[in-house]
Amino acid sequence: MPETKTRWDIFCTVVDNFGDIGVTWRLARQLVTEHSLAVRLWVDDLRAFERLCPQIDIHASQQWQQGVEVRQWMADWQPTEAADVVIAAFACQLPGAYMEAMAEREKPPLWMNLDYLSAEDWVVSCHGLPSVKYKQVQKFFFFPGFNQGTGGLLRERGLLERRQQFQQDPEAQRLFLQGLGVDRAPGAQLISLFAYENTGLASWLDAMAGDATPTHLLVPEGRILGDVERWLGVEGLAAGAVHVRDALTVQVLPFVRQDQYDLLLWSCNFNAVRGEDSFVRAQWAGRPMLWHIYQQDEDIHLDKLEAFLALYVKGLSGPAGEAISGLWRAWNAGEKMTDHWRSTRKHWPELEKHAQAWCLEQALQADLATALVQFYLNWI
Ligand code: TRH
Repeated sequence: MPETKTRWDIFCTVVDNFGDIGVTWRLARQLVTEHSLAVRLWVDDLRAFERLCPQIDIHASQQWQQGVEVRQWMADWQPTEAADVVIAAFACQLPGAYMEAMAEREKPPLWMNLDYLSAEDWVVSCHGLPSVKYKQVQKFFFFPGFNQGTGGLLRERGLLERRQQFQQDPEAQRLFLQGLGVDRAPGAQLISLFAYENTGLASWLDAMAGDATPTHLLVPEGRILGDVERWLGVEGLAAGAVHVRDALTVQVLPFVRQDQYDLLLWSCNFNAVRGEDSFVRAQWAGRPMLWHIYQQDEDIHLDKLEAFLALYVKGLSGPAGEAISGLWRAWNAGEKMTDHWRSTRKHWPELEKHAQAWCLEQALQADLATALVQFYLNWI
C-alpha cells in the first residue's frame, strides 16, 4: 500500500515586496523535494509570486509547481480540510473557517507561526514556545535564526556544494552572465545591488567610480533604480541599460527567477541584499555583503541590525569588523558611504575569508526545513 504523505499547509500573505513569498515558496519546495511531504502553499498575491517563478498562472485557483500545490488564497474562502501541519508565515491570520476545520480534526494539527529572522538573543528563549490556542489547537512559535537553539536558516540540500562548483567554474559563470547580457570587463569586480531606496547610494557610486579597481555593478530592476537614475542623470532605466562613469559600469538586469538569483549572487564578488531571503542567500554565497534591513516602526530594525553585526564580526580583526560595521550602519542610515567603502576595501581579503568561514559555520546548524520536520516529529 502506498504510504500516505503527511500533509502540510503553508499560508502566505504578501504584505509587500518579495520576502514573504520568497521564503514560503523556498520552504514549500524543500519540504516536498527533501522530505517527501504533501504541501499546499496558500498565497494571496500570485503576481508577486510570478516575479520569482514566471511559470505561475496568476489566474489559476489551484496549480502544481515543482511538486507544490499552489492555491490562490481568496477572500471568499471555500471549505477545505485542515492539514496535519499548518504554518502561518510571518504571523498571518488564517481564515476563520480554516481554523474551525483545524479544531474539527480528530487529532488537532501542529500549528506553527514561522516568524521573522532575527539574530537577537531573545529568539533562542522564545523559539518553540507555545503561543495562543484556538479551541484545542495549540499554536507554537518557530523562529529562524543564527544561533544554536533557533530554527536555523533555509538551506537546500547540497546548496554549498553546488555553489562551490559554480564558483570554481569560470566558464559556467561566463555563460550565466552572458545569458543576462553581462560581459564582464577584464579585471572588473562584480557587485550586485538589491536594496530599498537609499540616499546613501550616490556616495557609494561616487566611491566606486573613483576606485582604482574597476567595478561592474549589476542592478536587478526594483526600488533602488530611482536613486541610480538620479546619480546617472538619466530617466527610465530598464533592464539592458548600461552606463559607464570612470571606473564604474552600471548595468540594469531583469528581475530574475529565484534560482537564477542564487547564480547571480555566486557570480559576484560582493552582494548588496535586503529584507530576509536575499540576505540569507548572500550568506550562502560565501562572499562579502551589505545588508539593507527592512525598516520597522520605532526603528526596531536597528536592534536587529546590531544583533546581527555583533555575531558577524566575531571572527574578524577589530579594524575589519569596524570597517564592515561602519559600512552597514551608514547604508542603513542612508548616510555617506565614501569613507566606509574605502575602509572596507582595505580589508577585502580578510572579509572574503570571513564570508566563507561564516557560511560554513552557519551550515553546521540543521536547516530550517529539517528543523521544522524534526519539530513535528518530536510533537507527535
Ligand atoms: O523583497 P524583500 O524586501 O522582502 C521582504 C518584504 O519586505 C517582507 O514584507 C519583509 O517581511 C521581509 O523582506 C523581511 O527582500 P527579500 O526577503 O530578500 O526577498 C526578495 C526575494 O526576491 C528573494 O526570495 C530573492 C528574490 N529575487 C529574485 O528571485 N530575483 C531577483 O532578481 C531578485 C533581486 C530577488
